[in-house]
Amino acid sequence: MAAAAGAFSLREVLGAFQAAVTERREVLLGPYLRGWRGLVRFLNSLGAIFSFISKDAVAKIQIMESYCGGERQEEYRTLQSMVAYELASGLVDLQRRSEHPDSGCRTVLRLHRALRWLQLFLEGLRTAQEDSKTSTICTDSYNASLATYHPWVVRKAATVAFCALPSRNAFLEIMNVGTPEEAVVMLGDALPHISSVYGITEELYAQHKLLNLP
Ligand code: 1PW
Repeated sequence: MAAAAGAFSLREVLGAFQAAVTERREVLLGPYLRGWRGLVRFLNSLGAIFSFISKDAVAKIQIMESYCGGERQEEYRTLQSMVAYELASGLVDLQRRSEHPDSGCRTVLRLHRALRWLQLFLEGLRTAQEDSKTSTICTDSYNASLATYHPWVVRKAATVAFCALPSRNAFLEIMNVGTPEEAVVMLGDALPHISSVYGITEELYAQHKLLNLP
């Protein structure tokens, strides 16, 4: 069954990440942030317990949207132009957060690390047995990615929240893509696009030594 017109579907969210990559392998910030906005809606639909997770993502999306709609919006069209502009203009704190605590580069880096988690989690969900526990898939993917960057208290709160996740089949249905089987097929189609956004960003940040921005 297809999702009703106008209803939230994870398919569109993942489609935004597909639209974010250009032929020249640039990442367009508009679709990238649109994808994130959709993910946040999805997280919120999982219940209030996830709002502390989505709150930080929302704050970071807002910072980026203000750059993308601001005076220098041309510079913030792609990730590549943003990195070039901010570095050339000395707008990035490289050692410690001081004069430019909310640079686009450090803000996107946080979203980028979270995207890795999402990628591992959805891949885990896609390939897991039907009776697997979503909370275990989520905890494992978190521990293998984002958790490294979080202090103990955040890791603890996140792990507690994961216990509230619904079963694998219920989760696949919340995605609103159709039956669990159809959702698995959609994930198989969509995940390479998330990987591609992730890979291009990782390469760009590595090239400019930005992977550890404070
Ligand atoms: C079901 C899987 C969904 C994955 C969605 C990803 C949402 C990620 C948000 C995690 C936020 C956890 C709490 C916030 C921690 C911040 O301190 C941290 N932010 C992130 C995104 O890791 C670091 O940001 P900061 O403090 O350096 O500004």
